[in-house]
Amino acid sequence: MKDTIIALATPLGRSGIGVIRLSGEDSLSTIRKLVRDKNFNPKPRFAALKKIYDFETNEILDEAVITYFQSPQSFTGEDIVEISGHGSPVILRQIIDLCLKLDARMAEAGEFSLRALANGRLNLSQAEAIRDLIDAQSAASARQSIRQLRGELSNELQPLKDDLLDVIVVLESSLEFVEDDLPAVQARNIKEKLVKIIAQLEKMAATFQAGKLLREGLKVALVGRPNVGKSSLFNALLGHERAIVTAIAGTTRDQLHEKLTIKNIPISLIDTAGLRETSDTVESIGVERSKRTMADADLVVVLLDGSENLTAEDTDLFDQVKDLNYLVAINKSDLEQTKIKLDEKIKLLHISAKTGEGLDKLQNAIIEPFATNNLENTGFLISDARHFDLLRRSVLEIEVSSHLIDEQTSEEIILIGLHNALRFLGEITGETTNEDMLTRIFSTFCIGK
Ligand SMILES: Nc1nc2c(ncn2[C@@H]2O[C@H](COP(=O)(O)OP(=O)(O)OP(=O)(O)O)[C@@H](O)[C@H]2O)c(=O)[nH]1
Ligand SMILES: [Mg+2]
Repeated sequence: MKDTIIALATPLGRSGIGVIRLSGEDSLSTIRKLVRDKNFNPKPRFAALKKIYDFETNEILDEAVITYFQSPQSFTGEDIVEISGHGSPVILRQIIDLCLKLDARMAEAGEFSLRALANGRLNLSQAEAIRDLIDAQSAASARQSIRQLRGELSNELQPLKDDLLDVIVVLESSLEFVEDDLPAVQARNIKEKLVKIIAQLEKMAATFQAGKLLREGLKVALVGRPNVGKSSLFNALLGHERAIVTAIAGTTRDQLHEKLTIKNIPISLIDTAGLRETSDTVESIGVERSKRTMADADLVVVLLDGSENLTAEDTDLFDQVKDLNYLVAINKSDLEQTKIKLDEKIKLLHISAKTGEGLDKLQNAIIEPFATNNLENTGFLISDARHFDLLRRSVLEIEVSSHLIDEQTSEEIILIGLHNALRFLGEITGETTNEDMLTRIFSTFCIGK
């Protein structure tokens, strides 16, 4: 990784400024050519205003602020030069092209972070935290990423890895010096330690449900027969007139997706086409889509019209959602109600999309089954499926080893599981992650980070 990489660090589009970032040995020599000043020696971490030239035509392309971060005191640990030019995609593209003609090459997704990892500036879970921070959909989720970036996950794991290593050392040495089996006292000791480690790892893994929710949020689909008020409810929850609402049954055909948050939980809300038998081609495609969306949602909100009696379409719908996670909202509570009777076990809410009555209760009901109490007070949450999987796999390995101790199996065999467990834990922070895996992980990063 000696070559110098370049990428746009800000989104491509018109903006006040756009930042191009170079990292690698040739960063300085590259910028010297662009500013046509062989002796340009920017003071690290100070801004320098410079003209950027096209070295082929000597034309001035832009005036930019250059910031130099000297190795090893930089994000990647290498020499970094940041060019903050005017945020014109045309200019920025020209500057990048010039650098590519010199010694730089285009960075791959996440390559800056990968270099930071390789140079010991970050561990893997911290690099992932940066990615997640950039992708965060809510303030709460961003806060969790910051905690991970500051090393909370690695700090929580370290003592457990140390304990596990202690056990491994004891077993390894008894392998060398003791001819007989492990003495009973020692076996009991080791076992106790392992049980403690398992409990702690399980406690961490148990936060995944909440962590995942905070990060990915919930997919919530509004379904019901035509005209019950799905689009009206959709708009009311969003707080603006996003969907078309009319008194004509079959108004919504294509589905609409919008994002909102309820108590810090990101929600992807979907308005669907009203479910009914129809000969209209467009509408029937919409109805098919509604059914698929329903199956795919974390929660289905079945909407009924409280001012009308239940219809065959409503009862059909109950049949379709019976194995799904759903709740029922009876809409139009502002109109005279027809007293709809449903199974007592079904969770029911009375709302009015028109007046807003009951909407706060509906919002609570949407997140209630998912909201592990006080999501955030629980402390640091595991939010990455990769971390969760590795925690679980190490627990399984330790459990097997601990079981083998009871059966007085030889130390060699017991050790296999413990070594595996330690390796899995190391993969979370990256010490034992192989190159293929790293490539896979960093490909989920954005370019320029
Ligand atoms: N009085 C009253 N009318 C409502 C309420 N919610 C919706 N409506 C009316 O019911 C009609 C249908 O509303 P929509 O939101 O378009 O219903 P929909 O379920 O999206 O219908 P489709 O898109 O055709 O499936 C409109 O005339 C709305 O103004 C409510 O809470 N109270
Ligand atoms: Mg609609």
